[in-house]
Amino acid sequence: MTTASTTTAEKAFTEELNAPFTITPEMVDFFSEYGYIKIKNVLSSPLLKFYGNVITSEVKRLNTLEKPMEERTTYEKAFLQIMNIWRENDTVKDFVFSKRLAKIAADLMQVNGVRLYHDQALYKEPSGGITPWHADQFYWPLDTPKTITAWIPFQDTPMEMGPLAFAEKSQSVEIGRDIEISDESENILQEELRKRNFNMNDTPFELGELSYHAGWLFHRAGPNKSTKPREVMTMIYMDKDIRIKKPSNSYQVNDWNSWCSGYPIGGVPEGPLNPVLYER
Ligand SMILES: O=C(O)CCC(=O)C(=O)O
Repeated sequence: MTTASTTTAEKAFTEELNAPFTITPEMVDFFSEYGYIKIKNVLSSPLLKFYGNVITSEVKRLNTLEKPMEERTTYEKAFLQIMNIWRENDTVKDFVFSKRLAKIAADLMQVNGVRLYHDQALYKEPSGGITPWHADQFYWPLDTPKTITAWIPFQDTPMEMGPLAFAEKSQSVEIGRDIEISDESENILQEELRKRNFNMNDTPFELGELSYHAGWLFHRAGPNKSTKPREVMTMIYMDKDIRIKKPSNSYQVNDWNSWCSGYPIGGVPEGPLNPVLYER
């Protein structure tokens, strides 16, 4: 591609990233009841290829986890995890600041606007292990359940690559709310969710298909048995009016300092790391 045509293509991608996408009342109801939703054709293949390449380069540049797979913990085997790439690269910032993706988050949560909590690339390498059952909000010092993660694969993600899987309607159940992601969370939650007959949605993603899941929904992913990395970008959004609560575990203390800039307890996390990405 010449520079001129790259520029034209990039302009079209920026327009696509910021154009509205229709979320129907049925989709809102589904998200509210099931705690997640998978939506096809949210972003075009050329756009995903373009930003996927940029984000992959950043993951390679920023990654520090070089240990061989057999020496890693379960968590380290699950993925390379690189956070807040938007602060490193302006092209990635355009992607993370997508109004289309942020408005979907606001529509699904039925709030007036959303802030960024943080972004994170989750690259499950070939021979990478499972992502154990867990709920994200265990880690976040935030005072309401109005949080949501967009999970965006940069390739078709068949079962052998470890697509994200969801325990449907598990966002409010009073089990395992104090367990960190680990072999223990995998075993205990697997058993509890089975005993209580939660249905699991564990299905492939096609390119352009995204999921959004609630902060308290239990989810996991299988191992990557393929020969290619499972390349995924995620953005975590929170209600723009959410408040910081007193941290109730050491992870929340860490997150409070790292991702909410240590803003006051009881106040809105409105520091430079938490911009409003969409407001009605
Ligand atoms: O991508 C994965 O394997 C796990 C993703 C996840 O847990 C999340 O986005 O909250």
